[in-house]
Amino acid sequence: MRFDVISLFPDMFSVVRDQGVTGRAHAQGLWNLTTWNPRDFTHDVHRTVDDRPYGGGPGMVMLADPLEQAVQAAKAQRSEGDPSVMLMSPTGRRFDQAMAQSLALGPGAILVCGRYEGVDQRFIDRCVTHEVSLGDFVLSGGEVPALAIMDSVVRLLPGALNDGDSAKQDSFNVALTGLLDSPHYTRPENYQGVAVPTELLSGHHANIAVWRRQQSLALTAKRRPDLIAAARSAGLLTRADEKYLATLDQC
Ligand code: 9D3
Repeated sequence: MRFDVISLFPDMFSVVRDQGVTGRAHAQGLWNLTTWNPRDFTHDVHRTVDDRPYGGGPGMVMLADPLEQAVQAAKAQRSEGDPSVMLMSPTGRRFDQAMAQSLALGPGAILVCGRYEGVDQRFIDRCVTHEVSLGDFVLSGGEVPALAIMDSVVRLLPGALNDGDSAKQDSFNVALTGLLDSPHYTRPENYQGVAVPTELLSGHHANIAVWRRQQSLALTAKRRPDLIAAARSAGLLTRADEKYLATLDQC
């Protein structure tokens, strides 16, 4: 898998290349990352990458040409025919786990990070295949979303996670069960006067599984009732689940 990232701040991407799960996967050769700075594709003495918006208004707009040149350079280094070119954009489609899973099955993508108020629409029309957002909050550019996307995809690559890396095959998280995870505890058994729930100390694996499932259901019902409805529609809730949910306060 290969990611090409177009960004005015290429140094921001050392973390995903060098640290943690994604860093180890990179060292193992499971994926590769090349950054492309639009400034290197300018031809004027000031290396201009932005200009004022036609029609007026606040902020600056990224020039189409340096972005298109950078995308062309990335494409020229890639073996497959037409890679996805994903623009990180506050007006894009919200990125989710299903998109991460589908990216993890493919050859990677070219991720374009905007800065300033936005990018010239003609670059989007000519070069971009997908526009993705991380959610409804304002960032200062697309770099953090690009890092998040690569993190979410690379950890799904076969061999990227070892046993120490939590949620091992997603069997206990929202991706598969459609529910929020249950709480976790580790040593000591009593921390500042607060004990570990007795169910987890029982050694009775069936009871532990029931307790965790009920904790997941209760937390999801409280924080993300939308996920309960979705899990129900997807047929992910058992009769025991429904019975337990009926015992919870509906407020
Ligand atoms: C406050 C500026 N906004 C005016 C209505 C527009 C705006 C332009 C550029 C808001 C944010 C940005 C920079 N953000 C991104 O490039 C971005 C982003 C985000 O801000 N939130 C969530 N996902 C993404 S993906 C790219």
